Amino acid sequence: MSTPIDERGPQRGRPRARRFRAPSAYARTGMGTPEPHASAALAGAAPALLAGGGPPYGSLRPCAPTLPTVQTARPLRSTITPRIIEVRRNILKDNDLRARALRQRFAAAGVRVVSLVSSPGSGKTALLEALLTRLAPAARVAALVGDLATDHDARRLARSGAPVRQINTDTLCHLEARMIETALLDWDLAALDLLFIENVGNLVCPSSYDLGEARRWVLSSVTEGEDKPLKYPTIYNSADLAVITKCDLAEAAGCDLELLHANIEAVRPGMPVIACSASTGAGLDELLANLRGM
Ligand SMILES: Nc1nc2c(ncn2[C@@H]2O[C@H](COP(=O)(O)OP(=O)(O)OP(=O)(O)O)[C@@H](O)[C@H]2O)c(=O)[nH]1
Ligand SMILES: [Mg+2]
Repeated sequence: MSTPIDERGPQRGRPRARRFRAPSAYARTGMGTPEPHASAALAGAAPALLAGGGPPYGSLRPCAPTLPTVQTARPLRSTITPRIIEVRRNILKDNDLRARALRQRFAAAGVRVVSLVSSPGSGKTALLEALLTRLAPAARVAALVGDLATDHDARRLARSGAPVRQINTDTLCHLEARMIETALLDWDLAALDLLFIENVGNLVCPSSYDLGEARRWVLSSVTEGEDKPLKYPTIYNSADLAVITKCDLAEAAGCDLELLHANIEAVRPGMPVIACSASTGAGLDELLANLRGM
């Protein structure tokens, strides 16, 4: 199937939340001056699967930037708390700078980047499998996929024929911009039109980390309960599109789709929503049209 992607490039205008705001760390930047980047060719047209590849992320402290700060009257605590805040600020600032540089590289290379975030098992990989299978024969599309361990998802995605690389974060519950940098080191971005990034399954931490993507999709499956947007508003406010997945199971799961829509609207008024099923193919044309409209 030929699925052309138009060349208008990433757009930044998306509706803003009224009641909840994304952390400042996810404040996105506009396109800046392109910077040079590594341009070794992709390893042929065959799937470039690098199982467990990349740097040893295990030395990183898990989730340090998102540690909650506890206010207490005890003197020891009150001297420690400001340090935690300082570390968090520095890490997020470093990530923002790297993400900005990535966004400039993506823009210079003409590659549109879409990231997927959701809780574990919401159907990110299944949706990407379905989209890559439809796109890969004609479009120049690739994927990075993050998990703490295993290369299961990369193997699933590579069956589409698209270049895929697994990022193993070991103890870390989210992807960071420097991991994307490393994973792309030997990829020629100019050889791509579209790059998907599947984040680690987590509805909390990924909201704080800009990956340089042009679009972020937040997935919510019908089996998770309709209240997830209300419980995790930050992730919805860091995203551009809400995707309701596994719609073929809605009735069996007793999911009230109207209520789910209403809850998304409550945390993020005006947010576009697409309901789909990777199993039946419902909604996939709408998602492909959304990609073409980037
Ligand atoms: N019926 C049905 N099952 C689905 C659908 N999408 C995914 N699943 C199933 O849901 C389970 C989890 O799907 P994954 O695609 O692995 O979910 P994920 O979000 O990538 O999971 P993590 O990467 O572990 O966070 C698998 O058993 C899928 O087959 C769907 O549209 N319909
Ligand atoms: Mg997955």
